[in-house]
Amino acid sequence: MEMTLRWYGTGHDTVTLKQIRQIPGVTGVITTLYDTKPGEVWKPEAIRALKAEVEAAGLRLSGIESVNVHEAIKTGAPERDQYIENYKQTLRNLAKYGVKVVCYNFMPIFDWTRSNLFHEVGDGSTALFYEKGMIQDDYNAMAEYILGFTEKYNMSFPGWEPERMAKLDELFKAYADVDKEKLWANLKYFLEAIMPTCHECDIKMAIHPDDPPWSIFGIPRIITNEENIDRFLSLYDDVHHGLTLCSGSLGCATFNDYTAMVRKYGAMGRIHFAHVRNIKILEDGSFEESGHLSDCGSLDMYDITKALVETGFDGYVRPDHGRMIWGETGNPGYGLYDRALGAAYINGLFEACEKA
Ligand code: DNO
Repeated sequence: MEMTLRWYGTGHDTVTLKQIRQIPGVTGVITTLYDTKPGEVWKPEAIRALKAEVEAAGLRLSGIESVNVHEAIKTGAPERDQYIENYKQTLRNLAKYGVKVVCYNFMPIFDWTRSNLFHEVGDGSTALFYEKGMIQDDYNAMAEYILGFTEKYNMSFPGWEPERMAKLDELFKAYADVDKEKLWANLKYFLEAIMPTCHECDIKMAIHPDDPPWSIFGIPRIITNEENIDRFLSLYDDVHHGLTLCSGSLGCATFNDYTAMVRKYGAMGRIHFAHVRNIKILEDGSFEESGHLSDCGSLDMYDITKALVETGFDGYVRPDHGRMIWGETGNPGYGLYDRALGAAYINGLFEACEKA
């Protein structure tokens, strides 16, 4: 496996490549071209420059998170074919620069969703928090609440950027007749179109599970549990069709046995990328993004690592979100300190499991 850190790119990240280079055991970054919009073709010069910048810092450009899928592909709108062609061209361009793994998701409208980015955990640090009761039906009330954060902290909440919020009614209208089965059909259509290119360019697509793994605001979510991931994998028979297994997403639902999923999909050779983080599930189904250690949350991080090692996992790993500790300010979930602690801890677990 290779331990990596997610990096948003110069101008978008408070963490520098130089700092990442100094975390023991972290040899690569997972990054993106933050300024490209879903549906655009990634320009070869921009990819080349990104790779050169990362390599000049002594790191590898390990993988891409994410090449986002345009909403027209998810809703099955007539213009989807053009966006799919663009997606294929982006994959070809990335392959030219040695990219082997691309993370993406198929969540309608919103990516990951939380109700508080600065939840105080009691030790002076803050963590991301999901309060189940808040994220129910009224997306406009949620948007207003999130805008409060945007104004207070002068930052946009990923997936809830003001431009997106301004178009929420329109986006919801586009999904009016997209139920779960339609979303499955649109996902299949997308995969059948891109997989020959992935095979040709040797790029492994790694879908990120829906976070949280249940439907929110009445819009469907399908990459949520074992039955659905089985169905997802059966849509196309190729090793390039695989998973980003994320303990922080699938693991926040008590209906998922996360370690069993790691064993199953690891044995199938379909986990190309692992997001590793603990999560503390509260009684009402709300959850807090705790520190990475097993003791801090509801998941057994040793069991998860052991399952990865025993099934011969050889993809990329990254510590997932971290808390904000030691007075650091930055993108919530994506500071340096707690993620560096996470990387060191996870590396320790891997070493112990590999030597056992
Ligand atoms: C959250 C991330 C997700 C992930 C996308 C992948 O922090 O794990 O935003 O990058 O869902 O497309």
